[in-house]
Amino acid sequence: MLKFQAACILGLLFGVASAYAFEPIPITISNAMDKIIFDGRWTHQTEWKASSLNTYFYNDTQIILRSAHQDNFVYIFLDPIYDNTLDKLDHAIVCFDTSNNKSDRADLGDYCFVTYLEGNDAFTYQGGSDSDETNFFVKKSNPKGFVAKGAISDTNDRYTSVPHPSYEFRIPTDLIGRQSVYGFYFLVYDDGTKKTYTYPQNLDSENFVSSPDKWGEMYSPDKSLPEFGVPMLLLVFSIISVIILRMKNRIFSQS
Ligand SMILES: [Ca+2]
Ligand SMILES: [Ca+2]
Repeated sequence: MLKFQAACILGLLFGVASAYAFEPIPITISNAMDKIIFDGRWTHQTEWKASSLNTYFYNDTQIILRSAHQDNFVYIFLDPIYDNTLDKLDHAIVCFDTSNNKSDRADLGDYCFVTYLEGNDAFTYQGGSDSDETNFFVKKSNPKGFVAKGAISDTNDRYTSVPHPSYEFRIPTDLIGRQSVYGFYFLVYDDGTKKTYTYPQNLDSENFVSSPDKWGEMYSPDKSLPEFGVPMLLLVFSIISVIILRMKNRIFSQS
């Protein structure tokens, strides 16, 4: 009996540990993100100051993630501060599982956004494809308002003045919705070392990106992201109430 109880407790502890294999990322509301200059780098020292800060430590590098939302966009900055090789193929990917259903095969609710160092191109991918070469993602046209850019950050970077790649993203909520919790993943690739660095950390490299069932989470701690639409709902209810009242008045005046 004691052995059974011990096994249950161990199972429970293991279950709790595996349920929190990643640290969820709180995303803050900000009133300064519309001032971001989308040149792919720390343009000035206070540029990304009004955003959440998460720091990820790896064996040989460190990546700073800044995130925030404002109006109709989610803003992400990725800063691999110890990548000292400025390679054309250095790149960053951020992904959202918009229904947070953690599918083992990417579905239509999964989106990834890609940009390269010093490249002027940015790309949008959506799940639901049959191709396992890109882990069931397929390239789509970029949504309206989407911006992503990589460039070299240096003297204005808050964490190091040594030149290194950095990446700025602006992702429209019209595409990824307004959720209190998203499945979330990022990948930063350093072509100098041929290594990838991910959140959640140390995921095995798969084709393109890891499957959504291995992703972490990004959440809105004060629910300010999903509740943005409430005033619009109130407006709709107000209009419906006025229409009903007018109809009632008309019926009474006719009777
Ligand atoms: Ca910038
Ligand atoms: Ca590099």
